[in-house]
Amino acid sequence: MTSARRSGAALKRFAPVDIDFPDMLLEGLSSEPKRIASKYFYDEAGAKLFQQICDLPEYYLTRTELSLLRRYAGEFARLIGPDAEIVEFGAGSHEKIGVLLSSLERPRTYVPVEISGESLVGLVDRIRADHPQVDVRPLLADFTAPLPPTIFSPGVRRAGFFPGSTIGNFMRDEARDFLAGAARLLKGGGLLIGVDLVKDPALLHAAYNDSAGVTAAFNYNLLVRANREAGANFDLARFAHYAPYNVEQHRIEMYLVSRAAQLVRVCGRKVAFAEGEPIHTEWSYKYTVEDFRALASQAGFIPREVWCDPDQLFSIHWLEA
Ligand code: AVI
Repeated sequence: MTSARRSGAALKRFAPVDIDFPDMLLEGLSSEPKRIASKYFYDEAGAKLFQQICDLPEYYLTRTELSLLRRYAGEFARLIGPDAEIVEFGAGSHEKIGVLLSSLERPRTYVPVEISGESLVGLVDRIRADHPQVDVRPLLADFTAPLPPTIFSPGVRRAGFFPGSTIGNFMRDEARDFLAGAARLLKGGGLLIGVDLVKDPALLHAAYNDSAGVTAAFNYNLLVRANREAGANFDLARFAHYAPYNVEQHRIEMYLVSRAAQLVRVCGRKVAFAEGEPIHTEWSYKYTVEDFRALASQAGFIPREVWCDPDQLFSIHWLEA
């Protein structure tokens, strides 16, 4: 049995703990400028904080995308067709994939690809319970790396699902590379992808600087994690959450900024911070519809339908592979 076919309970045991986190942390904090990769946000506490972010009044992304998914489910079903295999990149919300699976005609297989065993187990259990007719084949893997072809059903029309504007957390060339790989995997089918749109900077600023401080806590959780898993002694009060919108680059930039000159212990070493020195933690790119279609074309897709909400906050694209 491959790891991809293991049951929920077994998946838990085989979940990769991020044994590379301390090394990556030290490497990132030794580089110039300092950085921590955004994939490290999602430990158990980080995943819970992200769920809270999705429910914030300022974070329009999740509710807007969900309402588009509900509203246009019939159109997605027509484009994807009957008896399809659905590949989800990342274990997203059971609500979003649930809407899609419920609308499809006899969906055959559902392959969620996710690097966190915990997230995958939760999603798989829920989807198996809600959609017993669908063959759920979880794949514990990094979806940005080439995927083992054996997990996929040969000769079946395949559609990818990549909601949440996670594509925005990739640099533009990384996004193109990911899309090019997806186009190869989904040849003969297509990709349904949620993409956040360029908009009033004030709305974007509010979405990443919420009044309840949940996004700040999500950012600080990287330091909490470093203290727990990398023997670090970050004092959270000596760092500030900073998430400006870069208008030229069309992206939210997230940082933890040192409030003072200080030395922090990380993995038995001393890391020096100057007053005001940032640690970069995330990019969140926003696209215009035209820009994203151009990127998808460069990656080998044929951009087809696009659905947006009336306020032009969010878009869902059907890209034919
Ligand atoms: C997962 N990703 C699409 C979120 C975003 O909006 O870029 C992550 C996030 N970072 C801060 N708030 C939410």
